[in-house]
Amino acid sequence: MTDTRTELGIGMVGYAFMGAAHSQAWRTAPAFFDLPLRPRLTAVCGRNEDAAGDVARRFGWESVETDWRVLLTRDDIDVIDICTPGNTHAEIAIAALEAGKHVLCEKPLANTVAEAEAMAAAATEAAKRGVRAMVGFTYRRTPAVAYARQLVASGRLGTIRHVRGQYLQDWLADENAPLSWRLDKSLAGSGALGDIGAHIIDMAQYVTGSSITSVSGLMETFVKTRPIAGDSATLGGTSSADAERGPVTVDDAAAFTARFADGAIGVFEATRFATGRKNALRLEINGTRGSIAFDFEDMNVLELFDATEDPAVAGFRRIMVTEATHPYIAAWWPPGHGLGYEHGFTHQVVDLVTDIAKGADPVPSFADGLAVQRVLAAVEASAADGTTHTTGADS
Ligand code: 4PW
Repeated sequence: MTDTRTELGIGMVGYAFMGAAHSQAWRTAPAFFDLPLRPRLTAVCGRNEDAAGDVARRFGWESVETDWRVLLTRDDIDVIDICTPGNTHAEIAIAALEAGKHVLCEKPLANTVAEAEAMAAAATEAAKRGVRAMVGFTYRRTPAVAYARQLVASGRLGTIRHVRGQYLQDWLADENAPLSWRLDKSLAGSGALGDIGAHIIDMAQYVTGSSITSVSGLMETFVKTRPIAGDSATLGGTSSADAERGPVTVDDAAAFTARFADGAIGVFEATRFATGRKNALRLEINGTRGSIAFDFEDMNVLELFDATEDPAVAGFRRIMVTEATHPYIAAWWPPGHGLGYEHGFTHQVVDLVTDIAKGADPVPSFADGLAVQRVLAAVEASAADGTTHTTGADS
């Protein structure tokens, strides 16, 4: 039977920071991109009905649910968008896929490899029924990052020797920043490693086109207890030094070295204690014919060093990745006007809706998310026993 739909009903679970980023993306994407199906903000779901209702009013969600299972029974919902902590991802995503709903799941895919394996298996089975799944590593949809992948894939850098990835934040440098779900292992799975380290792992594998095969790492929790009460609505927040304190059960920082399947070596760091660094997601790749360098805090620029140039004039040059020929840019503004953090989420919606409409499997897939999960688990294992651990990847 020909699919005559012109809309995609979206049911979003969760409504905080990621809920806001996803909401703006569902609303903005059809205004700037010619989408084959128009996303419809059908329902936002949250346990707190009042808070979810406020988000519904702010962003134009048509209805509010307080039980995500109800979304799976609604015929007016085609996509389940999971914007909740990692401990809920597997249950919701697998049930949604089995119910015939497409799934967009925030990163990291899960809190354990076992959960990620079950999700990837469910996505593979669902794809046979034309049901699609994507994991939300949005930074790969920053135009400069997508362009970096094009440069590497074209051979512009030659053979890759070094991959240097950092994700530096400082929202926990204050020992009195209060506890939040991101500091609770039972909810978040891990701390800086899984929350922001997952991004740099995915980005490194995406841009290089090569997988991490082994790691040696360490992790640290600098501040063992934090105030239980306090304003932690956003990252960090504030509280009193006199407030009752509870345990931090995740890492504050992680650092690891890595080997890639193509022979390159990597050095990675993820921390919430890099005082002065707010969202410094950085990637530098050194190849035999040149290098690229990216820093999300200067996200419209990609630095390129062309080693084939006359050494007398060679140097890292700043490319403004804002030309219509650069990924995603043609839909937005004239050269030099730039994009922001939220645009990666909009590009994510564009690519997901396009793939659903044409019956293609979106990337990053749940298999890509599982690959990241295996690197995370290998780093945790290495930090625990001090030895090198393989990831199971071989290409
Ligand atoms: O993935 C998110 C990042 O884009 C993280 O969950 C928090 O927000 C911390 O950094 C940013």
